[in-house]
Amino acid sequence: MKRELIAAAFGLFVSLPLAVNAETHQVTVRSSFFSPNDLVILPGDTVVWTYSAVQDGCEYGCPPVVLHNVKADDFSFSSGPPAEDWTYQQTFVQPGIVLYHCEAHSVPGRDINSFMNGRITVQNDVDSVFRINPGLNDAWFNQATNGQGFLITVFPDIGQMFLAWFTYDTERPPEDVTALVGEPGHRWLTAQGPYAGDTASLTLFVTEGGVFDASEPPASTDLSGDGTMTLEFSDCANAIVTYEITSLDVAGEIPIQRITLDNVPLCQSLAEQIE
Ligand SMILES: [Cu+2]
Repeated sequence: MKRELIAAAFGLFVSLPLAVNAETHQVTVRSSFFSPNDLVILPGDTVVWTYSAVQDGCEYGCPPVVLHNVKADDFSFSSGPPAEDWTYQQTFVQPGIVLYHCEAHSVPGRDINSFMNGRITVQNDVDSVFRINPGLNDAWFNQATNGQGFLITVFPDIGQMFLAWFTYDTERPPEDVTALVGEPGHRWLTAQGPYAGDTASLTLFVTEGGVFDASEPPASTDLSGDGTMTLEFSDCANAIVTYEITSLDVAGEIPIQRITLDNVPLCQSLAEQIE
């Protein structure tokens, strides 16, 4: 059922639909980072942080107990003083970006990928009628750029999407460049990141290595990424990809469709279950 229909069905209680299909997102507090550290949620969703010093550090014998907490960078919420076992939850209703940190190991405003800091993006789309779900897992493309495409995988338990973009360089390699397999100008890019509602916000990675059936040279990926990709789905068969590749200073927008429609019914039934 669509959100707006639920809101209509509730008549006068239109202030309540936020809770109708609110989701709960889990963040595990580790030493010394938040996992995941970058969530995208919808207004009304709740985030639960959990820390257990014993569970966190005892794989190789228990080290001295490490204390952590979670505190909003603007001090609007806090789990209390750093401690060794706790759960804290907070519901977010205002669209915007909420930054938080652990007081024992960081300070407000630091890079979430380098310090014990985290980010929650509360999207401004309560009226979204489509929810990303694993029924989208498939090969996608744009008919006008046939031969280039996207393989999409949704991981609902961790709220993440993974995407592989197989494409070609804009210039063909010189004639004397030979390839054992296929076309020497072939390129792979990958992207991964959180999703909420109809939108996934991914970090783009340029992966190197992965030579045909060989262990050398080893694959390498710069984990800080090389840009961003956003996928906005209008339904189970259509999406818009926008990308920005930082090192090349290029950006663009690609409307994509599924290559085959076999999984559309599955996607539709999953989207309805979430709503
Ligand atoms: Cu900490």
